[in-house]
Amino acid sequence: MTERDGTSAVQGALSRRLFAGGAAVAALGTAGLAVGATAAPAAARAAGSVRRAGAGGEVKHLRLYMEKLPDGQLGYGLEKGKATIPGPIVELIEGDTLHVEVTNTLDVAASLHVHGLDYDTASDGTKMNGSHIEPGGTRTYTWRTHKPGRRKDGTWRPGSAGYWHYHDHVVGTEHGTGGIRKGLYGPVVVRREGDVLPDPDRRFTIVFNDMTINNLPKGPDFKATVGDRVEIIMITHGEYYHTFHVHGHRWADNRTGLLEGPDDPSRIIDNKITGPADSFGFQFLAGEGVGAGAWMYHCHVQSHSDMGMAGMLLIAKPDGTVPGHDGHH
Ligand SMILES: [Cu+2]
Repeated sequence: MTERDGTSAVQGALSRRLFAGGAAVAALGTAGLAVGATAAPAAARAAGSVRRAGAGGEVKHLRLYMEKLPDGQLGYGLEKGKATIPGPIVELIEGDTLHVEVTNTLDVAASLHVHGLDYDTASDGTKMNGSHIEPGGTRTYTWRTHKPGRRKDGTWRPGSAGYWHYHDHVVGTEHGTGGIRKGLYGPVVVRREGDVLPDPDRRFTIVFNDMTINNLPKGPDFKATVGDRVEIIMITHGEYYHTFHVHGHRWADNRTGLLEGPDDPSRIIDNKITGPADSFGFQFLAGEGVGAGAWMYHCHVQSHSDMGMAGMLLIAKPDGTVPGHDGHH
């Protein structure tokens, strides 16, 4: 099940370095904690070669800092002074355990709370059970994941795989309403062994938070090249319901966004309703069947898109140009 392309040795070495210490982890920048973190660009890979997730079962470590950004918003970052909104992507494989050492540099109590994974109350990240972090403090949260399997009673237990997310649960109110509003959130991807991996640096996180995208007044643009395997991780927060739409591309409405085969009954969609704390994700080949260009993504609640909830997937030709794009974005 662990099909790898020709770069597997490089990936293995990089993975070992990544998990050896904080400095190496930080080198990933906003990419976060990645599975199979490096490979040749899409154009250089042999046709049909797909990178896949390995076996899982590792114990991994990550350091996160909660910080105030220069504009007063709040973010999680892998290094001091490097917080981003959304926070870094955390990527695991079923069976992995992750210890996240979180430092709270804010002047108020804050926390890290995750959806979808297994954790004890000590790693819940709420004030109600004392698993928050006081100003200046550090706390290690432990997230576990498991593979699917049959329970002793014969029923089927799902695995942890899916597109999930983390957020503060303390700032502002006991539900973290103020922290989430100001940007304390980020994506978590748990893969199954053998899951298809996106191309490096082609994992894009899009968060509808109140009437913003990623706490920006207008949706950010994301860049790829025709044929790249792009992964979108879509999360919603705040007060409103939205619909997420992408132009020119579709996905399967299931765990991975990909069909398993010709008889997979998953619906194919290009628009999905999403409410607070929902998350989903999918992959597509950039420009497949439609070509390069400036392809919109946006909330399809009309007044929301009119108010700025729209951005671009800028899909370039191999020469780097984006047909029909004025370059003013
Ligand atoms: Cu909307």
